[in-house]
Amino acid sequence: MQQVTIAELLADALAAHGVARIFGVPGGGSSLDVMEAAADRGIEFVLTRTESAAVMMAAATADLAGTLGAALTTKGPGVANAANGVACAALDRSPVMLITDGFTAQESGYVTHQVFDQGGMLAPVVKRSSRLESEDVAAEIRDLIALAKTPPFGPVHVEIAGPHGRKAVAAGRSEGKSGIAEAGIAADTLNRAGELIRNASRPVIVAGLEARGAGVAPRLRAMAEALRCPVLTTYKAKGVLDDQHEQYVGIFTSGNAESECVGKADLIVLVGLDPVELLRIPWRYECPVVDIGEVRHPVHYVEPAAGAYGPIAAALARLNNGLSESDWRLSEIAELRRRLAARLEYPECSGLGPQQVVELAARAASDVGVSPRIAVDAGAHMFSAMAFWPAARAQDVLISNGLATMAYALPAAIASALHEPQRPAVAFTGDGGLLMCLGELSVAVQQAARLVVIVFNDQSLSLIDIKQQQRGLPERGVRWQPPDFAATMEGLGGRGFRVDNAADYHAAVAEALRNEGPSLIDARVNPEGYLAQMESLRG
Ligand SMILES: Cc1ncc(C[n+]2csc(CCOP(=O)(O)OP(=O)(O)O)c2C)c(N)n1
Repeated sequence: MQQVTIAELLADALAAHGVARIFGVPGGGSSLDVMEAAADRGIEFVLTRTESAAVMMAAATADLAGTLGAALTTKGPGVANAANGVACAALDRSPVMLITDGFTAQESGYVTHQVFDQGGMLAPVVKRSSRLESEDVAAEIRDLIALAKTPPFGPVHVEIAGPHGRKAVAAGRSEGKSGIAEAGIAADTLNRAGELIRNASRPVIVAGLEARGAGVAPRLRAMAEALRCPVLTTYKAKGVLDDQHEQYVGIFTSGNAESECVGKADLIVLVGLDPVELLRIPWRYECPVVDIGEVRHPVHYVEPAAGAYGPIAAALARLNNGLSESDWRLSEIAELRRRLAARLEYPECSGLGPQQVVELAARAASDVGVSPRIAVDAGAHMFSAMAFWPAARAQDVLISNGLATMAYALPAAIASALHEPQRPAVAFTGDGGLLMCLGELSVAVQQAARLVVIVFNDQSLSLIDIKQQQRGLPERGVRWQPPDFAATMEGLGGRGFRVDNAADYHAAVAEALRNEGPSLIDARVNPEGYLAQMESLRG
């Protein structure tokens, strides 16, 4: 039997699963073996500035490419620093393999420097952790990858201690069939779901993150058009139905804003909605729910009247037979959409408002004739970005919603620019979120990424600031002196713009979008309307 090293075996498996790049910060042990083996197989290594950002880049790449994402770190601090990225991949349902260095059993007998139980630390946020020490390492790698790619998708962890990566093992076939069974959909539940949908007079479709999967969007549109009913999407599913479609009403978070539309439903059809996507408030609707999803989520807001679990595209293909138009009128749907958008409007304010920042960026993109993908960070600016940026296709918008972590937008936008180099990526980020991952700007420069970072610079953690205000507390610990982000970007080798009015901002975005390399626009925004906007949205 042919012999290969474990690092080579792993690199073979990554290549077989379409991994084009590994993101990370290497250590001096097995990292170097994995990087060499990967390079030999045409897999690029992208050096990031933090491990957390590396895993987020791997997660965004996995989402966009529909493959496995890969990240690599050293042991100890590298693993600890990766943890937030791994939590992001877990709760945002991205199939990622984190490859870390580790300690051999012999070392563990006398070393304490940098040592902790790495698998144990990551255990709550990975689907499995392995040291690749079994008899059949090829099968182990194959099963780990299959597990990451089994819905709900998520991260797995491989720890390769010291020289273990150079150990010779039997070549095996790491891309073979895994022991994980594929689920089929039970015919009786599908029939029951179909019956409920056909009998509903006012169904409403709510699409969630699993609806971004291959082949789902066209079938979802076909169902919506056959029923002529309103469609809402979660944040992560934005674009699954074109925002310009006459039946698209807006974003569903289980909050207040969309309840005017959903409250009129006599049946709610969830398509690929993962409960991790919703606000932490009880389900407010009493009508029956049909849940069509890849898997049944054990913790959910609502007990469905019928649940069809298995490949969604196949389920929709079956359910789409024999549908007819519901009682909804298109004019009614248009009115609900208009009213929902009005609830999200940012109040009139002096200077540059966040809604303007988003709308003018979209206009500049259209003026320049480009169609950027956006990545959105956590914070008050997110409301306007998600409400007012037009998305036409699934994955036109990248957002961490399950974890809702700050410092996601910039790494995700870099991943987008590397995945699709000709398509500009726009990162909408708060200044707080950017300050958490500022070093990644230099990755964008090094990679010559076609990227525009738009900073909603309000010198504050506004989302926390408004919650502090809401509770009548004095301002404490949420504001800072404004740094000069444009100068920082210039210092790192990119282009920087600093603007505080609509005309300059629009011109800066247009120029940045024409730029082949990375730019940053430091937009001084007025945060005064955030509290009113959040109250109207969430209720
Ligand atoms: C890593 C991380 N830390 C803290 C939080 C809690 N949090 C959510 S939004 C927010 C404020 C974000 O501030 P900024 O990035 O400036 O955006 P803004 O709210 O001002 O638009 C905080 C602290 C989080 N979601 N993620």
